[in-house]
Amino acid sequence: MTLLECITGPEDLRGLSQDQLTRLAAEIRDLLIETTTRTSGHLGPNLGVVELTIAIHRVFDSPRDKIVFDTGHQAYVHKLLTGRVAEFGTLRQRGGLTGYPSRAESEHDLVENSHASTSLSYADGLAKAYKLRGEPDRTVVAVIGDGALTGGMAWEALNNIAAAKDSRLVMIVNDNGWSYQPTIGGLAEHLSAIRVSQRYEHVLDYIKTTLSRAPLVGGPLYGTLHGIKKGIKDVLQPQVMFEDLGLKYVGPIDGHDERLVETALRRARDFGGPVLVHVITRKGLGYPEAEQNTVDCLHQVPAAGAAPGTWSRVFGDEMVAIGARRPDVVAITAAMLYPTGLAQFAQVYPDRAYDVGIAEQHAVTSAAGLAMAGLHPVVAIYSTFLNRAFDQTLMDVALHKLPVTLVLDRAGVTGPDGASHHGMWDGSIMQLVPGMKIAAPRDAKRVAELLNEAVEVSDGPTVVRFPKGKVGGEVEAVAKLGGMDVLRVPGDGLGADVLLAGAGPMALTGLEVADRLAGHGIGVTVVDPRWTKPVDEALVEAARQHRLVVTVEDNGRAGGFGDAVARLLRDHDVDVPVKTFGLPQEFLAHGTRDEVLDEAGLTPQHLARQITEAVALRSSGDVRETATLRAEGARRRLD
Ligand SMILES: Cc1ncc(C[n+]2csc(CCOP(=O)(O)OP(=O)(O)O)c2C)c(N)n1
Repeated sequence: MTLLECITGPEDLRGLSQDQLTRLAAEIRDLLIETTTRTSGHLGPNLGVVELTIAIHRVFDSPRDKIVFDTGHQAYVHKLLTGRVAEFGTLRQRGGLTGYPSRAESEHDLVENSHASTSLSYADGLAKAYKLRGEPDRTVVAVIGDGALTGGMAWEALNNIAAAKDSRLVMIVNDNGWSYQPTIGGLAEHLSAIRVSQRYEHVLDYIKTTLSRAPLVGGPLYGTLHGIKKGIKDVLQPQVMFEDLGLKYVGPIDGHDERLVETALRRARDFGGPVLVHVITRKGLGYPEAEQNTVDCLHQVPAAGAAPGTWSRVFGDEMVAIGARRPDVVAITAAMLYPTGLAQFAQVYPDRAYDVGIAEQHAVTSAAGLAMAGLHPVVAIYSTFLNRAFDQTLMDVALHKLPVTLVLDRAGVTGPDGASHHGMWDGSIMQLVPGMKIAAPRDAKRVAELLNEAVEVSDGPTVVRFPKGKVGGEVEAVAKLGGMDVLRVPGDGLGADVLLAGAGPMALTGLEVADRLAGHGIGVTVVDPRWTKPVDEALVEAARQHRLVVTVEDNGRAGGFGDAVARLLRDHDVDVPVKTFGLPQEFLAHGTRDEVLDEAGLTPQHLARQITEAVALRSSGDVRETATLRAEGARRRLD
């Protein structure tokens, strides 16, 4: 039995010797590597916080003390130290452990949102609440990376925390110099990984030698650390800013020296007010493939980069082509240069690409500024993170009718990252924005086509949304209906029973549905709307020629494309019934994309069954209608 297997909770850590802790750290690293390379997951970030998390659980008394992990992707070590070693092999699998903290899994887990930069606000509230409730012995701990610290929310929280002088709050800044890519600087510096790592090596050496001469124990509480900090202030900038905010600052501490981290955390805990502990770690430590990976230190395995054949890659390639023709087109990413497929554009046009950090709100309003000055910005963002920037899209961009294109990757079901990562909201919230146009390409050719159409729009914002993963086969239109593509008309001998409008790749699902329904004698016209907002008015007449209208979208059902179609038909007094298929308006659990779509009933098989039932109901309704008419006729004759 390994040492790790004996750890059933944080209390088991307390009696371990320094040697045992070193052994434990090695066992944790082995398990992290073995598991995530098999299941997928966040490897680099977790390898970097092994000693830090051990120290946290030895110093603080979770769950009485509250530990909030910012973003939560670095909480695997925490999972292992809080009784989940046996289940760890099920990480990110349907029904298995989630990839982020999960309150259903453990009383030690608190925040499961996975959207970055929120931990300090949660911690501020928790600490204030414990004070108000008269529980002053509880400490709240927030663990936040230097990447997450680039988000505006974190600074709003710091501003408040600095003023809450008696909040028992320990903020641990886990500074590894990396977000997905190096945190500091913009896109032009993305090649500076080597320089950055050298810088940290330099700091670590400096701390080691200095601390061996000036041990943490004894002396004024913060004096020693303060001195060290001042000594290297030209190497590391953040502490200057923290100090200016009036926050107590401890550090920088070598985050891989467990004993040093513990000492700093104990002092911070006992201070009785908000303290910021600055810990320097190395992302991917203990796994050369991660440590030496110059793209993202294996932030995630498999890498989240835009692999050949993915939607992100097709988008990225087209951006390079557009960039050549259109010098006014610029690109913005919020710390996701590689995953969104923008890396190539940044390489070819380094002056026209901006990495703004984990700052989606700033990204969108900065895009508004770029557009006001005559450029056409393309903001590439994961669909789920656009939620952050709704007001910016509405008021800063749309109200001013500015030509900004938002390219939403990972729209719809994403899979193993679970509830907080499914991009199932944008198709609804963007429907609310006046003047917004939303494109949903069905295949690679349409990504290029619609992206080009989007950047041609000069009088307002546009969205291009597509899902995660590989693009499917290409399907050409057989006809046009207004601006929409007709992909299939009812086969010989079949009536115009169903008009099926499938948004994005759901148009291809619609073709499979049509095949199945044809087998039941039901004729289906399949259209790809291409633009899901505004809904093409040609749908009105087309609907009148069918007995049932069906919409299918990979987005929450409430307020999405389907509802927009239903509203259009109502407004035109079309009395053909409309069935809208989409994701249930719930927080959907993790699983593969196919598993989640299957559970949501968005597979050809489920859809065909439900549509067949609806058509059958409609037919029996026709029979009832006919019977009622006959009865009425008979009554009239009698009169
Ligand atoms: C609002 C938001 N935008 C983007 C992301 C995607 N994301 C996940 S982790 C990460 C980098 C985090 O860097 P850091 O906080 O320094 O932690 P590290 O991985 O380096 O330990 C990013 C950009 C996110 N989770 N939330």
